[in-house]
Parts: sequence; C-alpha cells; structure tokens
Amino acid sequence: PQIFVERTLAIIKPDALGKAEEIEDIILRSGFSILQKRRVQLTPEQASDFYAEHFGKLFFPSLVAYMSSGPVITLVIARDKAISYWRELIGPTNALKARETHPDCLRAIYGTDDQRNGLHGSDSYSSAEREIRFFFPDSIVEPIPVGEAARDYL
Ligand code: DGI
Repeated sequence: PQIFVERTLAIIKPDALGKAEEIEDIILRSGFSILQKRRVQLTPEQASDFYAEHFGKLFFPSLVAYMSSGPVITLVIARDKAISYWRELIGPTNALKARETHPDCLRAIYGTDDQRNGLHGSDSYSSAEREIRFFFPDSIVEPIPVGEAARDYL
C-alpha cells in the first residue's frame, strides 16, 4: 500500500507547558517527527479566531481566557495517519472522564478537567490544514507520499 506522511497540529496548552519536554519526547517516541515548533502567547483575539467554531457556546469565553492565560507550544507533527493517531494518543476531550476510560492517554496524564485538558489535536484533514496555516502560514500541509524505496521496508 502507498504510505503517506501526514501532518497535524498539536498544541501543548498553558496548563501542560511545564511538561513540554516530556511531552515532546513522547511525541517522538510515538513515531512522529516534529517538523515545526513555535512558543506563542495568544491574545484573546487570536484564541477566539482559533476556536471560532465554538463561538456562542457557554464555555467559549472561559476557553478563550484559558488559551490566552499563558504561552502555548504549537507543533506541526508528522507520520502516517498522523491526524487520527495523535487524536487517539491525546484521548477524549474531558480529562477527568479520560482518566477513567483511557488512563494512558495524554489528556488523562497532563490534563485536569473538561477545559484544561493539556493538549490539542486537529480532528480532521480540513481542520489540520486550517490550524497548521493558522500558526505556520508558509507551511506545506499536503500529505507526502513516501518514495518507492520505502516500499522495501514494508
Ligand atoms: O477537539 P477537542 O479539543 O477534543 O474538543 P472540542 O473541539 O469539542 O472543544 C475544544 C476545546 O474546548 C476543548 O479542548 C476544551 C474546551 N471544551 C470543550 N467542551 C467543553 C470545553 N470547556 C468547557 N469548560 N466545557 C465544555 O463542555
């Protein structure tokens, strides 16, 4: 089968920033390459733009306040099936529930509750495209087919 190196956007959120090195280590040990990395202090306006799909929801103002409460680290990470694999690794949105159902996932380990869940991952190809461009405007987003030579290792 043709293998694609897919990219996704990961964010280490303000509450998990102190564990960034540990988390980056886990990312690398899970078969991802880290292609780009930026430490960013989001303004409330930028956080609102990033989470625009949630505008109008009850938790929106507090989500924006949280995401702009301190620096975050944004990473473009890549491997085959990166989008779904990273979502699986971070686990369910609510870190408290995740501790019961998926105790090994990163949100269970580094998150606190339904808002402060430590990590973000794009949930689809179209959000990965938008979110990578949001932080890395010059970045290539399209999956890269791995060359013929790689087939010898399959
Ligand atoms: O894609 P996810 O981050 O897993 O989840 P999402 O896109 O539904 O929500 C985006 C973020 O908004 C999520 O990481 C944490 C926050 N959030 C989601 N649902 C709730 C919430 N925050 C609060 N306080 N309450 C919620 O029900």
